Amino acid sequence: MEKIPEGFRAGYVSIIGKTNVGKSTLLNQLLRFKLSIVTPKPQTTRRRVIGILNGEGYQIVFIDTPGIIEPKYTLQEVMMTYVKRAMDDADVILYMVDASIPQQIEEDVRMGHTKDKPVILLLNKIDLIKKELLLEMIDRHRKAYPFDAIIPISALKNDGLDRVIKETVNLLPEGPPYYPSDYITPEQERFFVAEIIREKIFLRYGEEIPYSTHVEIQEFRERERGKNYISAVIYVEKDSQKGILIGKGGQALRRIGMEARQEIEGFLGRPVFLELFVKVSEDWRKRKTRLRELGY
Ligand SMILES: Nc1nc2c(ncn2[C@@H]2O[C@H](COP(=O)(O)OP(=O)(O)OP(=O)(O)O)[C@@H](O)[C@H]2O)c(=O)[nH]1
Ligand SMILES: [Mg+2]
Repeated sequence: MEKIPEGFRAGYVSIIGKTNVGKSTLLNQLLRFKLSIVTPKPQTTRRRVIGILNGEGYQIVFIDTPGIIEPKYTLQEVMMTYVKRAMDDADVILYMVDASIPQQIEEDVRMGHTKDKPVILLLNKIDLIKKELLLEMIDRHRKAYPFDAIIPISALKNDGLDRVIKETVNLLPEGPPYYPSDYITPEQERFFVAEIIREKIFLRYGEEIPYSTHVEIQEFRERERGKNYISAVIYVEKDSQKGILIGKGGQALRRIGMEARQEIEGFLGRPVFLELFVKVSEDWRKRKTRLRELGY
């Protein structure tokens, strides 16, 4: 056992906010490692993603969450239960808003008012706004609610994040760490491999395709000689989507496979052979039992 120094702080810190505000970008920057997938499209994150930051005298277990939305189908309802659970589990909440969309901000910030635990308000994407607007914005929110801190940041440009860590650690309870100090996440490699494939689909296709896909790792074989072998099934909801995903002569799918493989190799730090299959699972997003089978 490692010896725990006097006054060590450890706790769960959930990153909460509407969709697309930059929650996953923040997690990755804080960890200095790309753990959670990021795309310009809303509803990229579908589950809780845990990332651990170990520092001098503290351990922060961050939970990245799906963006808060008004659910329209069963998958989104399940996603919102993940958000709720992450809020329940948190010692500290980082409530993030997109400061570059002022017309939405008032109502959004109000959702971050939670009476029973410490909340830090993060005004993200300040690289997109004028500095003069910021002071007034901070002042207004300070008067409206007793946040434990209000921190303007740019997750993308790594601006203000030292202060986020400092203020967060100050609010953590004292106690031993939850994980060994060399851990970055308790989640399995195959989860991240599936996520990377999903990210490439989100980046490459428009309209409904990204939202209609679920990626499942079928085989993940580490071979003694040669590359790891990974095969994955991409589920879509309709035959027509299958056609689009595969593309003419399989070209579109091959491109996804290539982009995903490159990133997977970087993530795992070893060469892989990646094989992708596309299958139809009728209306999987709307069917409770099917969702459960798929692990939601
Ligand atoms: N200009 C700017 N863009 C940002 C910043 N932070 C995030 N973004 C961009 O905002 C988009 C969404 O980022 P994500 O990190 O995926 O946002 P999210 O809140 O995790 O989104 P969901 O998982 O879909 O709820 C991406 O295109 C990011 O590059 C920032 O500080 N400045
Ligand atoms: Mg996200």
